[in-house]
Amino acid sequence: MKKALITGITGQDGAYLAKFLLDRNYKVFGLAPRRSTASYSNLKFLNVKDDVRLLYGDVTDIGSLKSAIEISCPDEIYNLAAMSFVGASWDLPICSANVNGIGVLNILECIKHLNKDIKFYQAGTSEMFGSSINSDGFQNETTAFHPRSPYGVSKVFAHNLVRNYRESFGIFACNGILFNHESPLRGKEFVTRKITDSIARILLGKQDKIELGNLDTHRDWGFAGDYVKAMWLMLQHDTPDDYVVATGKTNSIRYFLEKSFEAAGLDSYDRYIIQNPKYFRPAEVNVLKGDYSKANNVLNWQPETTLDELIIKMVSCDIERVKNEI
Ligand code: F7E
Repeated sequence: MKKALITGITGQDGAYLAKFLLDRNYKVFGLAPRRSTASYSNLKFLNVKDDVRLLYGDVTDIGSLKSAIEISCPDEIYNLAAMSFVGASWDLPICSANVNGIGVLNILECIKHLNKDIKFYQAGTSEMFGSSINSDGFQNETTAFHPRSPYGVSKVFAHNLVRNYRESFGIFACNGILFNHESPLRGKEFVTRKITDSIARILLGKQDKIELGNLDTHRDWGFAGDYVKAMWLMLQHDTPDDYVVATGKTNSIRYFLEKSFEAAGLDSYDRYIIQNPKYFRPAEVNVLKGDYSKANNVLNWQPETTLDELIIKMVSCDIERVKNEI
């Protein structure tokens, strides 16, 4: 039986990946921070909370990492732990650098010293591209990085470390460059879930308006459940490499609003939206559109869920959730 250690197991991707690996008969361990108000809602939502073994620890605390690796003896480590909210990274730049950058270095050092045969997946991001785009309008593995936030900068550091440890020490380490991926488990600070949760509240008379920032940016949104498969495929391939994981389609926040309101059976979104400057960012990534042909050709991976299907899933899930609130 293969064993995997997932950092960030309590997050959206952590929960989907845990389920994916359990379905493939893995023994799954998760590194989880010890908080006074621990949230296992994502693991519970997917009915996997009791099937994974949680180990308390943090990627910024190398002692706890070392101990988690010694207890779990993993064949594969998936690093999904991150300070992942781009907007907050200007307020928490050092925390972002510590978790998203030094945290990765800590894991790589543990692998180097404890067991160089452990395969490693690093959750990279399209935020590393920032304002950089190819002449065909896509971003792929050859696109230069020009991050636009402390979050993006910290992830570029991690990306380069992974490559460097692969080249220097022969560690099987892969970077997934994942474009935005959403689901009913997405945190409500992210624009998609903020919209679908607010719509459910508007529909059920619990909220009147949605306060948002820039509505004209474009994102390449996929379904998180599809993307965890790509993470796993990277570690099953013969050689370690870096891959873009995306849908190849881009849409604006306005499009997401329009389709979400439509899914809830509400009329035009205009009268519900207030634009608040506090949600605008000091520097913005305007357009993201990923070319996933390498992942398709080498790993035989492709997205399976369309954005419109994802929106319907998120809206209906939030309506159910808000209905059941006490
Ligand atoms: O923003 C605009 C905002 O916070 C999307 C993370 O998973 O994907 C995610 O990063 C867009 C931006 O995601 C609001 O300005 C407008 O242009 O949902 P988001 P993100 O920043 O793209 C990448 C791939 C990651 O790696 C990250 O970890 O929506 N926007 N109004 C808003 N955004 C938010 N959050 N809230 C608003 O009210």
